Parts: sequence; C-alpha cells; structure tokens
Amino acid sequence: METNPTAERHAFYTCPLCEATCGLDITLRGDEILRIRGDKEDVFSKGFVCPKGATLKHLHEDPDRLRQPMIRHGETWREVDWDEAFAEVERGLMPIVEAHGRDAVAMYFGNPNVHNLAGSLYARPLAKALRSKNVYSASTVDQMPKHVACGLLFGNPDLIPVPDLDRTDYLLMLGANPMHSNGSLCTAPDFPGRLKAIQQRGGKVVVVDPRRSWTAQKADEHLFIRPGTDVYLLFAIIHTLFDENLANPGEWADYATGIAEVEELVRSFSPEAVASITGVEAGTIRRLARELAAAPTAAVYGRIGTHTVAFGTLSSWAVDVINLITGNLDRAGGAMFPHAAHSRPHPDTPGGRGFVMGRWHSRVRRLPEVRGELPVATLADEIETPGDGQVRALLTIAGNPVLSTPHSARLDAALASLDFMVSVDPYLNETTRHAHVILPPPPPLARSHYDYVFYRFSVRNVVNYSPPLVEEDGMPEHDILARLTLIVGGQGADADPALVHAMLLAEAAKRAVSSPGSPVAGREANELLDELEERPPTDRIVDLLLRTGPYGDGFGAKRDGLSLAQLEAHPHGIDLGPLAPQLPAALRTPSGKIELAAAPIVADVARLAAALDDYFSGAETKPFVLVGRRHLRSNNSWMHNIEVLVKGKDRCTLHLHPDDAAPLGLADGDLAEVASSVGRVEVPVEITRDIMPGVVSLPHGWGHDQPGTRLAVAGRYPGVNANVLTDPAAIDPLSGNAVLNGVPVTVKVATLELV
Ligand SMILES: Nc1nc2c(c(=O)[nH]1)N[C@H]1C(S)=C(S)[C@@H](COP(=O)(O)OP(=O)(O)OC[C@H]3O[C@@H](n4cnc5c(=O)[nH]c(N)nc54)[C@H](O)[C@@H]3O)O[C@H]1N2
Ligand SMILES: Nc1nc2c(c(=O)[nH]1)N[C@H]1C(S)=C(S)[C@@H](COP(=O)(O)OP(=O)(O)OC[C@H]3O[C@@H](n4cnc5c(=O)[nH]c(N)nc54)[C@H](O)[C@@H]3O)O[C@H]1N2
Ligand code: SF4
Ligand SMILES: [Mo]
Repeated sequence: METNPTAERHAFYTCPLCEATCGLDITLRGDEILRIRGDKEDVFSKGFVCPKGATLKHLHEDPDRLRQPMIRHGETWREVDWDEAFAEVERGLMPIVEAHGRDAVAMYFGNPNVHNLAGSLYARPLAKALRSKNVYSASTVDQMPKHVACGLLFGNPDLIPVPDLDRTDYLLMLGANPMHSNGSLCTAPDFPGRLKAIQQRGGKVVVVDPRRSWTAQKADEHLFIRPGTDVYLLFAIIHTLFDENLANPGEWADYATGIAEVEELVRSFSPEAVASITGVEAGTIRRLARELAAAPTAAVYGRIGTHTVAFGTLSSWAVDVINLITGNLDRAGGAMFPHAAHSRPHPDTPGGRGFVMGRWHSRVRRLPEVRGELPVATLADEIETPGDGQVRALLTIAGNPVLSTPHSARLDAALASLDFMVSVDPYLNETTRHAHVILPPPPPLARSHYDYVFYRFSVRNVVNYSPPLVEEDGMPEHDILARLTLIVGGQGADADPALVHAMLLAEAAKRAVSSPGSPVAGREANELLDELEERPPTDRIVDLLLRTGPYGDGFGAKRDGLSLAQLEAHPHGIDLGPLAPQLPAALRTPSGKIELAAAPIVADVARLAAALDDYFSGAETKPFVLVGRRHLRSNNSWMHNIEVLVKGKDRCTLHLHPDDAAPLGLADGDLAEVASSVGRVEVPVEITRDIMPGVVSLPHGWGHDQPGTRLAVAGRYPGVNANVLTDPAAIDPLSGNAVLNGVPVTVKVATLELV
C-alpha cells in the first residue's frame, strides 16, 4: 500500500468480534491505529458499535499476544521459527497416528473460527484430512440443538430462520439477551435500536428469562421462567393454538407434513399442565398464544437459554413450529431465511437427501455424531478411558475448552495427560498452556474480513468486505491451517500450503459449475479459476462464491452482479435488501416439504413427558438452579486481557435474590460457596431482585488464575470458572449439546478452611 507514513488515513473494517458485524471507521497513521469509531455510513450498522469494537486496537497492541510460534519443554517455552514449529508438530503427531490410528488424535474448534475467513473455510478440510472420529467444537456448548431441529424440519441444519426484526409486529424472545450479546443466530447490528423500533411502530416485545435482564427491562413484557422449562411453555403455546383453533399455517399447510401429529404430540402439555413447572401462569400462556396468532406479523426467537438446556432440540423445534402454524414462517415480519450472497442459488425443485446424524458414535458413552462432530462434553472421557481408539493427542484451533466446556477441572487434568497437543491461538491461556506447540495467527486488523458465517443469519441481506489494514510479520492463519492439513494428511511439514489453497478453490469451482440453478452451470471449472483475480486464497474463494452466488456477476452472465472487486469499491458495504421468502425451493428434506414430525422429535417427546412426571412426583433435586449471563464488555473467555474492558466493578459475581440470601445469611459482597454434582467454586455474591427466587447466575469465561498462562491483565481480574460446576453427564441427547443452564446447585456461606 502506497501511503504517506505521517498522514492520517481512514479505513473501514467489519468488526469480527461478535455476530453483529458492525462497521468500524478506523483512523491510522502508517501502521499505527489511532482511533476506532462506528462507521456512520455502514449500510447495516449505521454507526452503531459497542465498547468491544474499539478494543481491536488494544488487542492488536497487547504485549501478551503471541507473535512467534512457541515450543514447550516441560514448563518453559521457547520461541521458534515457523519451519521448526511445523517440524515439531509432525514429529509429535504422526508417530501417534502410526501407532494408534487416526482416532487417537482429536480436534477442537472454538468459536472465533466462525469469525474469520481462515477458520470458516479451512477448518472442515483440516478435520477431513485428519479422518478422526474425534472432532469436537464449541457448537455442542452452544447452538447444536438449533441445527438438529432445523435439519429435521427443513432438511438442512444450516437453514435456520431468523426473526425479521425490522418488520415484525410482535417478538417473543426466549433465553436471549441481545442488549449485552448483540444478538446471536440473528445478525442485527444495533439490536437495541431495532427492538426499540418495534415498539415505536406500535409492536410488542416479550422477553422470557429467569432473570430480568437488560433486554427484559427494555421489553413491553417480561416473564420469569424456571430454567430449562421453556420447552413446556412452547409446547403449551402450540397446544393452545390448536385447542383454540388459532393454528393458521396459511399456504404452508400444503408444504408441511405432520401437522396432525404435532397436535397429538402436544396434547398432554396444556397450559394448565405446565404452569407449575414453568412458573408461568396458564392464563398468561394462553394469552401469549392468542397474541401470537392475532398479531399482523409475529416471530418467536430463542437462543442460549433455550439451546444449552436438557431439551434444547425440542425447544428449538417448538419455536419454529409456532412460527409455522401461526403463518409467520418465511414471510415478511415473521421468521425468515437469509440468502447470503456467497451461498449457492437454490435449485428449481425442493428436496434433497435430508439431514442424517448418528453416522458414528463416541467410543466411551456411545453418543451420536452430529454434523461430523461429537459432543465436547465427552472429550475428557475419550482422553481418560484406556483402550483402542483412546485420544492421545489434541489440536485446538481458536478454542479455550478448559474454560468453556463442562466439568472443566476434569478436562484440564485430561489435557495435561495428553502425549501431544498443538494449539492455533494468539494467547498462552488456560487451554493452550497444555500445548507442546502454539502457532499464533495474526490479529484481526492484519487480515481481510468477509463475514462468511453470519451473513447467513442476518436480518437483511448485506455484504461487506474489509481488506487488511496493517501488516504484521507472521503467518496468515489460512497458511497455518493448510500446513496442518498437509501434516495430518501425510504430506509432511515441508509440503507447500499452496496445494491446499488450490484444492479448495478447485473444489469450490467444481461445485459452482455442477450445481443446478447456478449461473455458471455447465461451464468449465478451470475457465472460472483463470478468470479470478490474484488475491490471497481466502479472498479468491469468497470472490468465486460471490460471483457464482444468487447476486453474483456469474462470470459475465449478469452485468453489475457482485464480485469482490465490486465490494472493494463499496467500503461501507452493499445492502441487498430485506429478506425474501425462500421456501419451498430451499427445503432439502427427502419429501421436499417441511417435516414437522420427524421420528427423533416424536421419540424425544416421551422423555419430555417423563420429566414432567418426575417433577410432579417431587423427584430429588438441589435447592437452587444455576444459569449463565453475558456482559457487553466481555467476550466469552478471551478478551479479559484488555484492561479497558475488565477494569472497574467485579463482574464475575453470583446473582442471588434477596429472599434467598437472607435465610442463607449472605449479604451483598459476601463470599458464597456454590457446589454442584461435579465441583465447587467460591464467588462474591451480588444481591438483586432481577433474578427469580431459587435461581442463581454466574457468567462463564472466567477463572484466569491458573498457573503457566501469559495473561497479565486477566490474571489480575481472574473471576471463577462457571464450568467447574457444569456436569458433562447432562446433555440434550438429540444434539449432544451440554446443559449449561438449569444446573442444580447448593449455595451457602463460604467458610474459611483452616489448613
Ligand atoms: N457455562 C457456560 N459455558 C459456556 C457458555 C455459556 O453460556 N455458559 N457459552 C458457550 C458458547 S456459546 C461458546 S461459543 C463457547 C466458546 O468456547 P471457546 O470457543 O472454546 O472459547 P472462547 O472463549 O471463544 O475462546 C476462543 C479462543 O480462540 C482464541 N482466538 C481468538 N481469536 C482468534 C483467531 O483469530 N484465531 C485463532 N486461531 N484463535 C483465536 C482465543 O485466544 C481463545 O483461546 O463457550 C461456551 N461455554
Ligand atoms: N458481550 C458479549 N457478547 C457476546 C458474547 C459474549 O460473551 N459477550 N458471546 C457471543 C456468543 S458466542 C453467543 S453464542 C451469543 C449468545 O447470545 P445470547 O443468546 O443473547 O446469550 P446470553 O447473553 O448469554 O443470554 C442468554 C439469556 O438466557 C437466560 N437464560 C438462562 N437459562 C434460561 C432458561 O432456561 N430459559 C430462558 N428463557 N432463559 C434462560 C439468561 O438469563 C440470559 O439472559 O452472544 C455472543 N455475543
Ligand atoms: S456489537 Fe459486536 S460487532 Fe459490533 S462493535 Fe461490538 S463486538 Fe463488534
Ligand atoms: Mo457462542
């Protein structure tokens, strides 16, 4: 880049930290970042940012951020060059593969993979090259239930409807707190402003949450719910819609199978039957159903609090069943399917192979595979349990499972027992301290960005491309992942990463020319590749996908169609308009219809009924249930090393209702001991009426007091790790997702132990 090194310049960049995709206006002098603000001209975020966006500067400059690969010898680390690092990876990993087979090597992919192009494009090929059953990711502590529900309903686990926030008249939101999280599986920069707009145009926002969250405070109505019981509330809404003849799927009746079975499935879950388990009065449930049916348009949206629970898949399914039977699925103002500019155009006829899971099972607990992975709740079992196929080596890529997955103290010990571990990560943290080799990628502003994953979950169809703004010596993350792919694929540490880049590009071109409905259908793949401009490999893939996508230039087929060059000419993004109906063309079920009553769903309803019986029989449980929460100034486990975000009041506190605190003898600021079936923590109490009696809340991602990390700031604000308390035995069996909300615990005054 030819720039005057002393002149200030503005550059625009899409924030990759969360799902909101805010446009940033960044002032630089040479490679120095001077200021970061919201980009007022961004077509989607229009100037909105949160406090984290500006800290990309601090992240960039963090002296603890790793810039060189490192190899560990016992407790000491040595900085090495890249060739030595990859040679060490090969030396450590391949003898394990040779002696014990491919399943002896596991992989864990963490959340930031979906926030950068390298992870989004290269993670799957890496897993494929390894050919191990032991692939894990943060998805099974997050949204896997939604994938399963949508996979069964629509035939494609990635075809997930989002609430059409900007046009809806009625939003029922369960277990989400977008005022803090800025939205998830619903990309909507300035979520707060969009909620307010619903109210300003006369609509209504209802929030269901065991806490009176910031979002609940802004809503028109807030309902407390007993953790883990949304599924009953949702089933009772469906029950009422049928019972009161309010079900009106409209034209969808012709495109859906199983409506009558659904009516049968919910029959025993009347509002009256579930009122006591949910804590929501029957009359209120009936009113919600009536309001949903009567609203001109309405959308039901559930997130973390409905996913990371024992009936995550059934809750996710019920959300979209309500959207469908109230006639709100796939229509403006309801729950709609985005069609990202880089996705493939739909073929002319709906239908496909459908969604298959359980193609293999985990060795120890026999848990089914879902979307090519196993539940991370069973990773420690696979490492600890001797026998054929025992996991002896691990690759973590952008993940911190020691803080983010259940029973983390046990996983921590399991990682310490591995023969070999490699981490692709910019920090030496609670997880990567167990690695033998750490490979650090460059930070966000030194790489290009195109929001590959979240444009698929976006409330408008939007595209924006950000070129890298500053240079940093080091290896691009796509090269790191490509070299790991070559190593595990048996081609060796010296093989050229360009081989992987070329292969991925060729595969993308081949798919484009062979997909029905594609603007380049029938053309030669090589012809397209020759026409692509010279760019970094990730960007070439995006260019190819954009050009062959639903808005693309089709390599000459459509004048003014999209290409990456077009996006470069529009640094504030291009707005492709509000969401448009996608059904039935997008359906990939074998029947070509929405399959409402898939066998796994029907079977799981029996478990739901049994759990209701257990509740009424007064089955033994602990006096409190634990839920999580997020804070605007925090981002899962990994941004606590940024002083401006963590300073001030301690945020890692236990929220407790005053009526619960008094009999326990706990006052604000006291240290409480919280114990579950697997662990205990001591944490300061914050007394608040904004939580239901009987429920306590602790945020996750904390617990930075482990030895051997290099997190100077985080170490001064350690907090405690909520996942010391979560039990890996508790999962949603259909999706394998861990139960992180609704964890039974006891709470008491922490007593000083005299040693
Ligand atoms: N109790 C409880 N536990 C939870 C949750 C909860 O609500 N309650 N939420 C769950 C959810 S939704 C999620 S998504 C998971 C997250 O779980 P993880 O993905 O395991 O953890 P993160 O905290 O996101 O850690 C990300 C890691 O990636 C590194 N990193 C950051 N940027 C990059 C990059 O560009 N490249 C690479 N290679 N590495 C990078 C960071 O240094 C850090 O080590 O936690 C889950 N855990
Ligand atoms: N600032 C910030 N933003 C983030 C993140 C972050 O760590 N910090 N993480 C990002 C990630 S990885 C994700 S997945 C998203 C998540 O985004 P959200 O889904 O909005 O997640 P949370 O903010 O944890 O909100 C979950 C809410 O569910 C409530 N809840 C708990 N149990 C139940 C229950 O059983 N029923 C109901 N109805 N509610 C319940 C909690 O009290 C909480 O208010 O946020 C993303 N954005
Ligand atoms: S809301 Fe998310 S995308 Fe927007 S500035 Fe904050 S962290 Fe970045
Ligand atoms: Mo997440």
